[in-house]
Amino acid sequence: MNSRILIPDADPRCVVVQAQPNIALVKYWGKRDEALNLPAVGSLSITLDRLWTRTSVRFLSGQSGDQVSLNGRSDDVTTARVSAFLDLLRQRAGVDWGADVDSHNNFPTAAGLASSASGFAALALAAARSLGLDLTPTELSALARRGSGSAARSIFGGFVEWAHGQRADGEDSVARPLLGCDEWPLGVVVAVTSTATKAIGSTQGMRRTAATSPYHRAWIDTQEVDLDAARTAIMRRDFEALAVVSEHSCLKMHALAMAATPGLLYWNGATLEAMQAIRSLREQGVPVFFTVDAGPQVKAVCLPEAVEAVAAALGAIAGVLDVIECGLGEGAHVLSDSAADAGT
Ligand code: 2P0
Repeated sequence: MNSRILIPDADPRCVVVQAQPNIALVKYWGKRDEALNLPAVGSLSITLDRLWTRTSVRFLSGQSGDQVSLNGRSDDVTTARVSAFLDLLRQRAGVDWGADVDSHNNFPTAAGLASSASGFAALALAAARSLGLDLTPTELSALARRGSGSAARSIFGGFVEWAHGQRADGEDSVARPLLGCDEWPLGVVVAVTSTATKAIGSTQGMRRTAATSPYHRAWIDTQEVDLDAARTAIMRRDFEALAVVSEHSCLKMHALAMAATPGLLYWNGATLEAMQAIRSLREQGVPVFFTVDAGPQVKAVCLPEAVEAVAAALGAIAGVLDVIECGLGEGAHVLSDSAADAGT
């Protein structure tokens, strides 16, 4: 990969980036290569607005080791994961500098709201910039994928597809934008049913599923049909067709995971109630469908005119703690760059 090295004379260069979580409509579940984070299947998502990760990165030439703070706290597990990711960038830039990383989410972390997607997308762009690495969005997508698979998609806004890819080195397993966030504005209402950190993370859940679920092969064999259907529905702005394939992909992913040993059950009672409520709204003619990831939150995707009714219906469910109304948003972007601000 050709990366222009633009390390500024004056370090430290501090870069602040914002990235937003994405919600998969055709799900990613399973890896074909765990070291490179290559997916067993392609996937398709929408990037949200309103929810964000903001991350500042500053490499210091005299510093050994990284200082990592997430939501104002430091812990060894997070620091080790971030440092391993930063090693990829240090290697590329040919430096051994340590970094100060400060990251904040304005939504619950590690609770099925895709904080690792926005987190590693923000970190990839901020770290690359602060080292003066001039990477294309496609290169950033491949890089973000190494931190967390779904982060490959949060580099882009709107409707995004992340390719399974064919190459062993994974360089073609990158995301690409299908439609911008303004080209088919949709609403997303998130019903938060728990803010607890999930007991079994996605990586571990995927590993267990691939090893023990009898449906793993069928999952892989049927993904391309779902991706085709979703892509076509998006290009035609066909909400009903997108609803059908998205709910199918969600339920198929959870059925696959539930059939692992021991079974993975990411839902609670309110999750199921919210899903039923969304189905019954659709039967009454409200343009809305559900999707649920590796956690108990329910995401209701709807046409913008339905947001208010959907939020009211979900908010009325006893186990729903909070309702967050979003639209579709942009990909990862720089909020400030001390080098640019200084005119270098
Ligand atoms: C998705 N999920 O497509 C699927 C659906 C959760 C359920 O991508 O192991 O945090 O870091 O690559 O990206 C969550 O998985 O997992 C996820 P890793 P990641 O959105």
